[in-house]
Amino acid sequence: MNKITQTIEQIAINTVRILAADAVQKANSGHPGTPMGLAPMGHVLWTESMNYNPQNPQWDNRDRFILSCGHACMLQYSYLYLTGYNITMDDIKNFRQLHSKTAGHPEYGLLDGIEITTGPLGQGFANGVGMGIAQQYLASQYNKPDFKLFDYKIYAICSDGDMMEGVSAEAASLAGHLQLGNLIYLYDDNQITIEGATSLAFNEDVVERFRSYGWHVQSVADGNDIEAIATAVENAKNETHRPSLIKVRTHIGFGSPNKEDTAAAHGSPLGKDEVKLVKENFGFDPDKSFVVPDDVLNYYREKGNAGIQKEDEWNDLYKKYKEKYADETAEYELFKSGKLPEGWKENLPVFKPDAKGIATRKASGKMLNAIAAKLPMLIGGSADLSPSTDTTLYDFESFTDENHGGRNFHFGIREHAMGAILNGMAVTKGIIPYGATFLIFSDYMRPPIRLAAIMKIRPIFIYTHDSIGLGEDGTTHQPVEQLIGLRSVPNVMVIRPADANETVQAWRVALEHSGGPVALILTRQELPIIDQDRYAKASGLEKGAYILSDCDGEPQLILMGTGSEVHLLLEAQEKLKADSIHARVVSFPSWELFDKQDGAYKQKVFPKNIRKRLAVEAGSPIGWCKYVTDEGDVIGITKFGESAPGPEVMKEYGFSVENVIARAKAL
Ligand SMILES: Cc1ncc(C[n+]2csc(CCOP(=O)(O)OP(=O)(O)O)c2C)c(N)n1
Repeated sequence: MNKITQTIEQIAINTVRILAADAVQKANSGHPGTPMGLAPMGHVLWTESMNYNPQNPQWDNRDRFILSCGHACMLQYSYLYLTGYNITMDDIKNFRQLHSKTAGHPEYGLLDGIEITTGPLGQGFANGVGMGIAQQYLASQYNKPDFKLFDYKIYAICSDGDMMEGVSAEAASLAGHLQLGNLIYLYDDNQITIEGATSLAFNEDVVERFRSYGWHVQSVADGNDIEAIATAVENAKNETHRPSLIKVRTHIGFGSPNKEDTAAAHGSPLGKDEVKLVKENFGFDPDKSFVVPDDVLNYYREKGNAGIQKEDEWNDLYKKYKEKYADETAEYELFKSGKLPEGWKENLPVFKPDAKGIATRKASGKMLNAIAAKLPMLIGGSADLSPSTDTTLYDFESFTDENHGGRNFHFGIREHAMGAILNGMAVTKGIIPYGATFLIFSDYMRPPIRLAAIMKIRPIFIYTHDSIGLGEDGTTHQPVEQLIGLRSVPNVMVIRPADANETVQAWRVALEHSGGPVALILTRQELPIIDQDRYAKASGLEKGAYILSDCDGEPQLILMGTGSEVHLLLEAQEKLKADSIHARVVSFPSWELFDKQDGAYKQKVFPKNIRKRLAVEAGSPIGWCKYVTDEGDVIGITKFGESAPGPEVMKEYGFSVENVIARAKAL
């Protein structure tokens, strides 16, 4: 191909292809072929379709871009560099190296312009649905007939792998149902995955599938036809009710004479000689690497700079909005900053001591409803379990296809997508999303939990029916290893409150938390409400572990526990006292919160010399050894549960006052 006869667009697109081949070759690792096939699509998005400003990547009304097939990240890195984001050619040359901004997959927070972390296929697809929901909710709250403050779109590029993963099916189904017309997804139909042709495992008609989900679907037969792609995106923009899918037939490794359309172009460098052939093919000097012709850079920078004016126009609009709608602006800016309105903590529910008590899931529902009016950005729902997880906001409507201002979400029985959607909502500044299911089904949402933790974003996961205490639903529904599983994920804060008042405090802490997701672990069964005058105040929960009830004089042993087991410890303490055994009771709702306390506080709660310690928790005992010392003991569960009335199962498994006393005495 003679470069002289190519248009600037073609040279620009080929520059991106060669950059991908060069960067992967230099790193000796990565995915060159997919960006080579996707370059025209990227070109259309970054030069024509999307509103963005490289000078202010956080512009509130920017279009969001998600590369759901994150392995193709050289595409995104190239366009961020070329259009003028804060990334240099040296960053591109450092692709996949230690501490570089250009990690192996686009990582949240490393580089301006990356909206979300992808990598596990399917996640970005579903995250976009959450971003689409958040945009619509913001619009419903703040747009006015004379001000379209938030009208941005969610663009995504997704691949065959994204389409195969179940989470995208869950999310697409919900997006179609909810009529999220702000989604514009481009499907990279290159028909190649790692093992070879997609026909090895994937023969479904994606177009028909998405039509049946209620999407607006178009096909572009030639992925190099930038006009056809641009027209399809324009049509998608004009379709404001249905989410849009544009299937684009591309060719992996386009321009590589020996690897195009083969799996060999997917996940390894093309090889030095082949990269030279690609360059020759496109009329570039085969002996030069990382070349961006000046006119290409100028061309893309100009396109990027056009965003400055777009943002300026929006800023003018915002200024006028602010003058006219001062209260709305103040509210939006407050939530956007991550703060909560003053006085939101006044009049939190207080529960009187009560031996029968209420389930912590119920207390959670009361707390949610008590604060909902003051926190309009707190929105969420459940995976078809609202009556069981107590997550309905009774004074508010549902988010439906016809009402994008509702606050109650019906995610359907789609836990995996719910998690990923919550992540997409959580990266939208101001929105505080929550989603609920049974603790056992947190297993169905592990990937988004992990990604929220990596991204240090704060969706709130509500997990009820938290132990064998749930009773008759039996073994399959009774969590055993889930608590330690969640605690083992870095940056996840797990809180298992002991009663209704601790539940209120757990919500308070969750709402004030940043830096990772929060998992609230709640019971199905009723728990006694602990007397805060007789024992310590529930606000001690914020320290993770606190002395709930001390003994006279130096304790001989420490009883510690979480959630539904704490009241057993208080009863055991009384009975031990009658036998002249001095036990301290520590309520220990959150390891993560406790681990953050200073040494003096830790020493106060767990003096080093008191080594007889008993931990009690209706879950796997793994991990408690850290707190009970080598002279302590743990009452936990090392097998699966059983179906029977909850109290019977609890007793059978050793969660009784008698057993706590026996094990304490043994110590
Ligand atoms: C959940 C998940 N499973 C497996 C992988 C490993 N993986 C990375 S790319 C890929 C093949 C993807 O093929 P496709 O989506 O068609 O991408 P393309 O070949 O077009 O680059 C796989 C299996 C992954 N990233 N995520």
